Amino acid sequence: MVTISDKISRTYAEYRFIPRKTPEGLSKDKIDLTAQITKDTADRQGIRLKLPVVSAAMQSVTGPEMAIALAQQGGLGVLFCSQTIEHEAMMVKAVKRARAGFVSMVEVVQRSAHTVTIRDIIEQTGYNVIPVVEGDRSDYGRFFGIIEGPIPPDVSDDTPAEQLMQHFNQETLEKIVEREKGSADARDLIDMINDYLPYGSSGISLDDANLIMNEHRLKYLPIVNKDNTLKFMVFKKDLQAHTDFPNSVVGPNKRYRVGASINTHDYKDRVPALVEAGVDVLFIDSSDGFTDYQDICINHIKKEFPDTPIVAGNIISGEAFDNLAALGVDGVKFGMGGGSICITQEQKGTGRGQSTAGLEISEHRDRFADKTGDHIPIISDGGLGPAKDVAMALAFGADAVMMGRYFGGCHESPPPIIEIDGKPHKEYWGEGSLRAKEWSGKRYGQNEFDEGVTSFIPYTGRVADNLNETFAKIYATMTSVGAHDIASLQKRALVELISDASRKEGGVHDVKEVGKTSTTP
Ligand code: RVP
Repeated sequence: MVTISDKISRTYAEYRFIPRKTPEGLSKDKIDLTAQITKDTADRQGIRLKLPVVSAAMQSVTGPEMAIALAQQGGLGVLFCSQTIEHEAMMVKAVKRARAGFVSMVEVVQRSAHTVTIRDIIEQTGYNVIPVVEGDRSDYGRFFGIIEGPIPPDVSDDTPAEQLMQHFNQETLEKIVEREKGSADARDLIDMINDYLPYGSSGISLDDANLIMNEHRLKYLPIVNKDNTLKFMVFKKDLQAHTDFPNSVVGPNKRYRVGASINTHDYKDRVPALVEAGVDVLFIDSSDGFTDYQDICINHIKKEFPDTPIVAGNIISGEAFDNLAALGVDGVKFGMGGGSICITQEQKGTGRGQSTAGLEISEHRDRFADKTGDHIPIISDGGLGPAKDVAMALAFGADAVMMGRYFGGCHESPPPIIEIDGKPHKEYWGEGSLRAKEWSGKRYGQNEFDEGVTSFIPYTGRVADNLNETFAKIYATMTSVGAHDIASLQKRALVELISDASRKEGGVHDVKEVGKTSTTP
C-alpha cells in the first residue's frame, strides 16, 4: 500500500520572518554572506563564495560571460552540459583565461566568411564588433581586423569579410595603400596593414590598454599574442562600467572559479576534458539524483578524479541525502519541479515544495555532520528570484541558491535581447524543453515527453546591478533577524506561515499604485 508522508509540501514564499532584536552596530558592512558550496576535506578546503548564489546549468543561462560576471560579483556560474564535451571544455577555458576587463570569448568570423554569415552573427548575438580571424572561438587563430556592424543594406550577401573589415587606424591604412598602390595584391596589403594596427600584446595591463584606446580614440582594442593570434578584446564601455571587483571568487593562479555540469551518461569522457580545462567543481545535472546511475557516476569520479569536488543531485528527501552523503559527495543540490520553466510535477507527478525539501535535507545534513564531522553544503535549486525567498531558503538550511530565470534575464546570459511589446526580453527555455531536446534525455532519462517549456522573460540588465539590489534587501532582512552571517540566520530566524488574507494585506492593496522604483522583486 502507498505510504503517505505526514508532511505538507510547502515552499519559501509561504513564510514570513518575524524580526528578532537587532543588535546595535549590525549594519550591511558587518554582515558576512560567505557561502561554502563544497565540504572541507582532509586534503582540501571547500569552495567558498562571497555571495550564496550560483547560476543554473542551462543553455539559456550560463555561458562564459555569465560565469565571469558571477565570479566577479562573488558567486559562481555553472556551465551547461547540454552541449558537446569540446564546447563545454572550451567554455571552462574561456572563463579561466579571463581577466577583469578582458573579454575572452568573443564572436569571431573567418577571414573566408561572407556578409551573409556576418549579418547572421550580428543579428543573433547583438554584438556589433566582430574580429576577423583564421580559427574559431576556442582558438581564434591569426587576427586580421575588425568588422563593425551594422552592415549597410546595400552590401551584397556574398561580399567577403575582408572587404568589410574596418581598420581603426584609418590614417595608417591610407598611407600604406598610397605607398603600395599597384604593387601588392589585396591579401598582402591586408597583412601589411595589420602589422601597423595599434593593438596590445597579450601581457598588457588594463591601464595600458586604456591608454592606447585613448591615444587612438578607439572604442575597443584587440589584444594579440606575439604570434599575432587573437587573445582578448578590451571594450571601452566595459572599462568605464567597472574594472574593480573586490568580491571576485578566484581559485589557483587568481583565475575566476567556474563550475561545469555533467550528466550520468557521457561522464567518462566529459569529466577528463573538463578537469583538463581547469574546472573548479563538477555539478551532476540530473532531474532525479536518487538513482543507481548517479551512484555509479559518483563512484567513478571519486576514484578517477579525487581532487575535483562534486556537487550531486537533484534530490528532495532526507533518504536521498543520506545516500549521496555516504558516497562522499562534496555538496548536494535539491529541488524537483520547482523551476519556473519546469513541468515535471505536472507531467510525472514527482516533486516537492522547496521549504519542505530544504528543511528535511538540512536536518539529515546536520545529523550526518554530528556523526561524521563532515558538513556537506546544500544548494536550493529552482523557483527562486525574489530576495525574500532567497533569504528564506538560506534560513531553512540552504548554504546557497541556484537560479535560472533570475540570471537568464540578465545581460550576460547567452540569448540575445529581443523586443516584445516594445520592451526588452530574453528567451528562457528549460533543459527538458523541446528547444533542448537533443540533450534532454541525458538529464531526464527519457525523450518521449517534455519536462520543460520555452518562455520569454523580461530583460533585467547587468548581473552586478541585479545582485546589488537583491542583496541590499537580504542584508535588510538579516538585520531585522539580527543575523551577521548565514549560520546565525539559520539559528535565529523565526518564521511563520502566512494565510491568503495576510499575504494580501502584506502587498499593496486598496490603492491605485502610481510609482515603483525597485526593478527586482
Ligand atoms: P528557475 O530558477 O526557477 O528558473 O529554475 C531553474 C532550475 O530549473 C534549474 O537549475 C534546473 O534545476 C531546473 N530546470 C532546468 N530545466 C528544467 C526543465 O526543463 N524542466 N528545469
